Amino acid sequence: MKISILGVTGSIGVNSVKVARENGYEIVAISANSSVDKIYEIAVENNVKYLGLEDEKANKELKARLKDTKIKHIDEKPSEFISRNIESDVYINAIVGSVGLRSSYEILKRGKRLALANKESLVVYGEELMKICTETNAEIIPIDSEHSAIFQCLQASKSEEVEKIYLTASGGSFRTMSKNEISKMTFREAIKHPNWSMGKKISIDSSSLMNKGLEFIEAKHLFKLDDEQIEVIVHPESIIHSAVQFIDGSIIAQMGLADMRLPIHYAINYPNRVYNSFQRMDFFKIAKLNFEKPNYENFPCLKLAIEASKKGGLYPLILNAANEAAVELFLNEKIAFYDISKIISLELKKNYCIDFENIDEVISLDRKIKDGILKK
Ligand code: MN3
Repeated sequence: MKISILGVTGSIGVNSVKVARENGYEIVAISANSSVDKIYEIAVENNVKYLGLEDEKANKELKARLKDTKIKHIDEKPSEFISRNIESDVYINAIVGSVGLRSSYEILKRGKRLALANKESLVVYGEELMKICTETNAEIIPIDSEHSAIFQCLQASKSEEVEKIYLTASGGSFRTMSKNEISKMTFREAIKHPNWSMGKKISIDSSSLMNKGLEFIEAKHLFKLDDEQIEVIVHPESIIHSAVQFIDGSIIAQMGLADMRLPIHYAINYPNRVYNSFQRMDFFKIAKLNFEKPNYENFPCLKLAIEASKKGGLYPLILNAANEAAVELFLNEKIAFYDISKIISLELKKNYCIDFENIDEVISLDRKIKDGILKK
């Protein structure tokens, strides 16, 4: 089995390397944004054939570093290049943010298996990507743990037998705080996630519940559901990764320890279940599972996302672009926590008009919205 990994130096990327190794699979090509040392190390340790970095300056540095090796360097836009030209059985897209869309698009156009961690691809361009899958026989196997859970639960039924899905959320770092307390939180507190160890951007999204909002839209496209068929449940232990309720009232849930290697392992090996040596769950250590309704008052981002999903069209794209820009400002300590939802809310009220069919226009609108917010 040959695997290519985009965004290899991030949390999902590094876990994907571990899973490939555990399975004895070959890592053919890798890309990342700017971490020269990290990508070089992964390439050498795993006998990778092709690699490159998105950042031009870092990529030149990497090229010089590879001079005396047999590793082939990709000069320009490596993620796109790999997606379009390199032969693999599975492509893992673990790029952070909507910049990962082009790669998802190219992989699916070729009729390949996309193991998708880049939820923004589906948020921004979900309907079109699903259409491409039908046209080319490509498949998207989700790596997002909730979607992997739903995907696994759905193996037990036909799609018309699904009544609704329960999308579980840990509740993030601020779950038990008051609105006043949350308003004073900085990115340092926001990135301390109780259950999962993740990158900065997704940790902020987790604490604002925007992550669940994006996952709501991701699930809608991936499983071809109506908005009314998706319910978000806060489940602080992150043991049930999501559940499906069928038309006879029966519910099937997928459980496991909070370990991202599990959904990655499943996405690569699907439709087979393959042995791994990961730690097993102990029911008696967990003992208790709790469930709460989401607090839309304290976490307005979730509400904004569900509203954008219901409106459809360009709204999810605008929501996501505004969120990415606002989170960047928050990480740079330029704005306060609740300014994130304020910025998104303002952006959603603007009137953007483009032809939604065309991916180039979608990508340029996404860029334009982000630049508009970042330049202020
Ligand atoms: Mn998730």
